[in-house]
Amino acid sequence: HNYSSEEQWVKPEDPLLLERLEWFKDQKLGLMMHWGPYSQLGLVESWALSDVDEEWSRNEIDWDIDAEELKRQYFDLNKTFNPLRFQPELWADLAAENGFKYLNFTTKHHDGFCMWDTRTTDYRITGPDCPFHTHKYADITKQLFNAFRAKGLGISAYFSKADWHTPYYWAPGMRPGTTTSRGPTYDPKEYPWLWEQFVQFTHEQIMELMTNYGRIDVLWLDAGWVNDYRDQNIRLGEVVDKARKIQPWLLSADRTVGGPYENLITPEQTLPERALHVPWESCITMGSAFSFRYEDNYKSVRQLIHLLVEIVAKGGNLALNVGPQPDGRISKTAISRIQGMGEWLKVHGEAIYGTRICEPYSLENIQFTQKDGKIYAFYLYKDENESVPEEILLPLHADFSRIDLVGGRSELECRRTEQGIVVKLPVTEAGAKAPIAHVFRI
Ligand code: FUL
Repeated sequence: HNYSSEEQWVKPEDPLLLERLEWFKDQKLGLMMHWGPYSQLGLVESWALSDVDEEWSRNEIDWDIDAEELKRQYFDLNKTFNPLRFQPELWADLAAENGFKYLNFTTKHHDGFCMWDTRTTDYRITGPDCPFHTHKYADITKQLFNAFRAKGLGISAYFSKADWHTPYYWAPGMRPGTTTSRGPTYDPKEYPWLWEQFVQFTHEQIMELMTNYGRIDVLWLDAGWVNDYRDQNIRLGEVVDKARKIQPWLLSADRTVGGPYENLITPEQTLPERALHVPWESCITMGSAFSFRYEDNYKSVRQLIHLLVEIVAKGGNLALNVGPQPDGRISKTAISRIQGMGEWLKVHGEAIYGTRICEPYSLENIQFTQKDGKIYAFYLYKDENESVPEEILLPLHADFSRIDLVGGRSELECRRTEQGIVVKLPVTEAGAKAPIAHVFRI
């Protein structure tokens, strides 16, 4: 996936938004969650619906049915989505206790299923067909937003502009899901009234979320391909302006669209090759997809922390994605990864949160961040069997008064050389495993 370039970013004029962008830059780590009826399938979010992408999105489906039937069955998944073990507070506790600073939750993915109590469609979590609609936590979006907010976390609302369920996406006479295109199946110029209904429907849904779901920090608009669909504009700017009348602090991430409504840039499953001086956030999965997969492989705590360090050194945030299970629990493996990150962050968080780019952000094998007159240098160990050197060269020529290990007990011995500052590590026990990183405070 591509993301907008630094050049496409437009600096907001509103001082409040500028302030909110600094807030955003301070957060560094968010928990992204893709959750919906598709979680039962254990594939790739709602992509099984897309004919164009079937090669990868349906390759594990061995249903002896044609594509039409598959889509019918897919759209029936709401009838069995019943996450009885959902406990919003447990999720919020887990995130808050382990160093996550905001939630980014999928209120609606491309399949059009709404995870909030919308008036616009019955295809929703509180709709009559969904067994969960009578549950006390039925309005999942509300439950999550409230629980995370109560823990002091920020709220980012993922919303897909593409909606493969609404009739406004389909040319008259076409049934939802019968297309080979990702965008609406008709030319808006041919059916302007239909397009207009789609635009109104989208605006109304977003306004519901911006009006009835408390304070939102980021409106995270996905499916940029719908934006300038065949020269018709979905006029998202209009909604954002309207939403800001209620929530003047609202940042918007109109992904890949560029311009004034893409306040932050959102690389996906990747990170920029160099430091970016505009606000940005990489969304990266802990497992292999954004939604839950049975028996998935997860990145290790070490890999996740290294990813975070590289992202932060380059000036970005990590929206680490975990796909909750269809029963409403987070998998044990994901929980243990989150807790492992939390353990590391409890000790080393000062070198991460609230920092800014320290150019050059990396020299040789060391990455840097800075905050309050201090430089933090990260020396990363690829695995626990890597040998820990007695001394480490920090290729820096800065003036400094002392150097400590973050989480260490006493000032480190160091000397200046032509190559930089050589610090002596405290003696470790023989046979000790290499840590995730040595982090120096300079
Ligand atoms: C993409 C979507 O198509 C993926 O399914 C996922 O939601 C990712 C975060 O954004 O554009």
